[in-house]
This record gives sequence, C-alpha cells and structure tokens, in this order.
Amino acid sequence: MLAMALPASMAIYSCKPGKISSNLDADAAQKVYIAPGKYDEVYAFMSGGFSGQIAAYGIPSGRLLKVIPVFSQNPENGYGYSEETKPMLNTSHGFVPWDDSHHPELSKTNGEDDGRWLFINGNNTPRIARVNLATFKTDEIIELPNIGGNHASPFCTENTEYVVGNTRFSEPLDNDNGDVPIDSYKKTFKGAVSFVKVDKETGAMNLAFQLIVPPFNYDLAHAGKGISHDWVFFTCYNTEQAHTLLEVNASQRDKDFVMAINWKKAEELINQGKGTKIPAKYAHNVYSEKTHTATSTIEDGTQILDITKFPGLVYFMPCPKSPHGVDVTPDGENIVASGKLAAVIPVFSFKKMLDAIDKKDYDGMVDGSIPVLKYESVLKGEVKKPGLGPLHTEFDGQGYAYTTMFVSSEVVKWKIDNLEVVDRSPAYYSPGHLVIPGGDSKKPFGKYLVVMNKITKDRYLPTGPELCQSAQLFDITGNKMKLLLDFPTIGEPHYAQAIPAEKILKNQVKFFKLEENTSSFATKAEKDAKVVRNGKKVDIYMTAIRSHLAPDNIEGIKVGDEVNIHVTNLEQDWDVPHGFAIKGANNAELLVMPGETCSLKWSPDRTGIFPFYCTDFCSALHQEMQGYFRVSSADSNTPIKFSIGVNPVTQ
Ligand code: RUQ
Ligand code: CUA
Repeated sequence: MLAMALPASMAIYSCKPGKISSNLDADAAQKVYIAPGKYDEVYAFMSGGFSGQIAAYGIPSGRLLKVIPVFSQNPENGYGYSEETKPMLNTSHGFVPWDDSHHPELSKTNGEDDGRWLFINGNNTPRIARVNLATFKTDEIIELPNIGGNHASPFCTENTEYVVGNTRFSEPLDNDNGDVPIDSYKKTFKGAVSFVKVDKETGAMNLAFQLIVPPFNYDLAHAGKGISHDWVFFTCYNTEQAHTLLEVNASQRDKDFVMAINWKKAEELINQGKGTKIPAKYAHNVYSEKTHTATSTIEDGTQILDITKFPGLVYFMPCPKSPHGVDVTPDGENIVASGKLAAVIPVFSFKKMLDAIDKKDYDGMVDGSIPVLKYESVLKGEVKKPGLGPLHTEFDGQGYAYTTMFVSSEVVKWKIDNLEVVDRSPAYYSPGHLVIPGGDSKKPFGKYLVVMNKITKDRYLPTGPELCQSAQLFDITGNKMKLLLDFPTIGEPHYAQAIPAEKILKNQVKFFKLEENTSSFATKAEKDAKVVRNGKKVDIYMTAIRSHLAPDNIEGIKVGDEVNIHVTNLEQDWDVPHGFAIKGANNAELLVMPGETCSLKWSPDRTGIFPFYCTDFCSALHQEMQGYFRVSSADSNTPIKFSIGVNPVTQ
C-alpha cells in the first residue's frame, strides 16, 4: 500500500498501513480534547504548498482556525479580487494570482519566536511575504530578482535582521542575456542568495543585497544563533551542475554541500561600498493598514557581491548525498543536515567549523577560490542507522532532536550530545517537515510535535483520485513519542511554525478604528453615502451596518460603465464583517472588516435589475441586507439616482 520501493534491508522500518498504530496514546482523546468554548494552547501555521496560502490551526485539537491568503486569490474574502488587494499579487511578470508556498517562518527576537510577523516564500515566481499576526493579513510581498524557485526561503537571522532566500533553479541573472543554450549551464547560469532587510519596528522589508553563488540547487536554510549568530547555512544539491535528468545526473557525487555564509561580513562589505549595483526589476507590494489599500512599486536595481571575490565570506562543508533540510540546534553549536539519499545524519560542529577555517583545513576549492572544509574536520559525528530518507529536524529544548524519514516513513528521536537514536515512531505516510512549538528557535516550547505527511493513502475517507495530505500530532513530553491525532490539512503542508497562543493573543486587533481609516474611498457615515458619475466611471460610496447597505436602490448605471463599489463597514465591534456581492459580477465577493473600506469593480454587460447583498450572516436580519442596481442601455437618459428607506435622494 505504501507506494515506495523500499530496499529489502530497509523494509524493517516500514509500518503496516491501515492498522491503528501501537504508539497511539491511551489518553489520546483526552489530550486533544478542547472543550467547547475553550482555546487551544498553541497556534500552528502550516504552509499550504500548492494552495499558495497559510493555514492556522489550533493545537492540540487540530482545528482549522483560518486560511490566511498570501500568494493566491481567495474568493472567501476577496483577497486578490478587491481593488485594494490586487496590487499585492503584482510582479515584474504582471499579475500572478497563485504561488507555491513552503516555509512559514516566525519573526525572532534574541532567537526566540516573538509572535509579530510570519514570513513565507513564494517558490514559483520568487517572492517573500510578510503576514501581520495582529491582523492575520498579508502586509507585504517582495519579489526576488535573479533567481528561479525561491525554495531555501525565508529564514530569519537571530533578531530578524534579515530574512534570507536562495535559488532552487539557478539561471542567468535577469539582466544578462538569458537567451543562451541550456547546455551552457556551467558558464552562464548563476545562483543568488537574497538578503532582505527587515525594519525592527514596522517589519518593512527591502532587498538589501544578493550574493552571487555557484549554479547549484539550493534547498533549505537556517540561520545561526548564539555563537553562530553571524552565519547562515544552506543545503545545496546538484553540485554536479546538471541541467537535465537531475534524478540521475544530480546524484552522482557522494557528497554535496552545506554552504555557510558569514552574513555579518557580507553586510560589512556592503556598508563599505563593495557591492556592485546591477539593474534588476522586481515588484515590492505593501498593504497599508491605514488606507486599507495595497500599492505595488516596481524597483529597478539591486546590489550584488560575487563571493569568489571576497575570501572569508563563504565556506562549503561536504554533506552526504543530496542534502535537503538543514537545522541548527537551540544553542547554535550544531548544524544538522539531511541527505535525502544518505544512510546517516551528519551533525556538524560550529566550533569545529571555525577551527577548520582558522587552520585552512581544506579539501579543495569551488570555482577556484571558495574553500571546501574537510568533512572529518567539521563533523561532530553521524547519527547512525536513523532510518531512510532523512529530511528535516526540529528540537525540543531538552537535548533531543527529531528527524523525519521520508522513505521509511517515520519520525526518529535522537540525543544531540551522543547522537544516539532513542525512539522512533511510524508516520502515515512519507513525512516531509515536522514542527515543534519554537522547535527551530533558541528556546523551544516543546510538548507537541506535528509531522506533516505527503501521502495518506488509506488513512481517511477517500475523496476521488486526490486524497488529502495530513498532519499527525505527537505528545513528546515523555521518553517515547505518543501519537495523539491525525488531521487533514489545506493543500500540501511543507514547513510549519508553532507558537504558544498567548504570544499571538496579546496583540490581536479586534476591529479597525473608523476614525483612522484614511482610504480615499471611505464613507464614514451613512449620510455621506453617494453615487458619483465621471464619464463612464461610476463610484459608489456605500456603507454597511447591521442590517442594511446604504444606498440600497441605485439607478442610472449604464451598460459599459466601469462601476466601483466602495463598501465601508461602519461597525466598531469584534467579529462583525459584512460581505458584498452582485449578481453576474465577474469577481469574488468582498468581505469587509469593521472599520475597513473595500472596493469591487463591476462592468455590467446587459440591462436589467441586479440584486446585491451581504454575504456574511451578520444579524437576525442579515437576509434583509440587500439592494438593487438598475442598469440601463448605454444610450439611455436614466439619471443617477440613489436612496435608502423612505427618503429617496436624487443627485
Ligand atoms: S520542502 S518536505 Cu519544500 Cu521544505 Cu522539505
Ligand atoms: Cu451584513 Cu449580513
């Protein structure tokens, strides 16, 4: 049933599908039961993979709390459909309403999750987004030029000085002539590591600089912390620099690399003016919480450092067999890299790395000038016989590490000091990432572990050819991992971040203050509602409050008009959004938060009466919250007329 070809010797690790596993905790039901009206202890933010979004779950219940739209249009609340949010999805390629999101990353202060922002990568059209965890809205998206496949991204340095991203698909730099034969790969293709600076107060991002690196495939990253604060580590595979049939051609070498970058040094070089300015076109989209409107700016340049010209900036550590995940222990001393095809998990020592650098303990050079450190010199040791297909590791803060094994479909717990495997538990099936609250930070909260599985096969009621992906929750408070719960997820979760709920709860915005709404289309009182024609453009300034939309009778719209309906929600109370939809509009609804203004663009294509209504069941008289447009022919003389209730108003 498990559709993996397992070598016979490894089959011992595989588990029997369809049976309730023996590791199911006898108290599992109690431990995940959150009584009605009670809150979960932890928020888990899981990427949606090819959904392009993030989903927030409560842990331990596994209840889905919200889908936060990031890179994909979301008809549920009009994100990417409303005029205010469309600019968020602008790129140098134009409007790109979808992406593939893999790695949520919480902002960090002193290496601890601070609960302020959540970053996530767009893998396909390279972008990094920042979600504000006070509003659960995407506040900013920055495109990354010069790269293809922003997979090793976004990972925060210890104080969120930077979020970094690296290229999965090397390619010619944007400004070089990209019209080259693909087999000129080794000569013309490049990798680029992006350093995006994050403002301490506001979270505002800007692309500070990029390092030009060899054309490998870069897979994942984690920044150092504590003693390794100045460094960031990336895995790379395809050091063979193959450009076709990577399945075979990129698995030739026995070892690929972990790339260690001294970002402090890179920053210094940039501050000393050593960067080279190059043209680069990329979109920078910012959502304002005052105007409730996004703007998109196309930037036109960046600074680069060619790493071959600056000794001491980058070192390579050999790592067996196409490494995927790279994770740094809470103390910052050990770097765990997982070779997808390796039979061991190598654990590197940061101190030994510095030592080897000092002693020039090299095992050759990449591109003639970037040192490869000797494997034995930088290795703390190897976790032996962990299972097959190690991918990702998180930490519990009690001295243990937990690694997912994709091929043998299990989670393996091992001790950091002696690298001994102490426990293993099957996962159903083929786990990718895993997450422990605070598990990649300096101070893990521990307690729970969530494994995210790529394949579920027979675990759930079937849903046609596409079956759900899923998460599995473990209790990790004891010596043995105890399975508590399976729950399906939105899209395909890759990485996740989890954080004690109180760190998020304390910052929650309950509604937007109407008096602070500076949208130029805001209507702050019902008496100011109006309809304004300007040539073929009609702006409708509408208000929503329980339980009517004002105005609710609108005439004088003509076929061929561009109608913009700007709805301001006048409520000043928690949890009272109003929706807005019109029959036949080629658009999603709007879902307007209290105090917010959102605009829907509508081009009626025929004459008639068009009902509109509130889509969110907001009060006992929600079904009364409706109105009508009258659309006349393009050459008609029907005057603009709008009203509500018994006192029609004519302009
Ligand atoms: S990945 S399943 Cu896109 Cu982070 Cu490893
Ligand atoms: Cu407002 Cu329903």
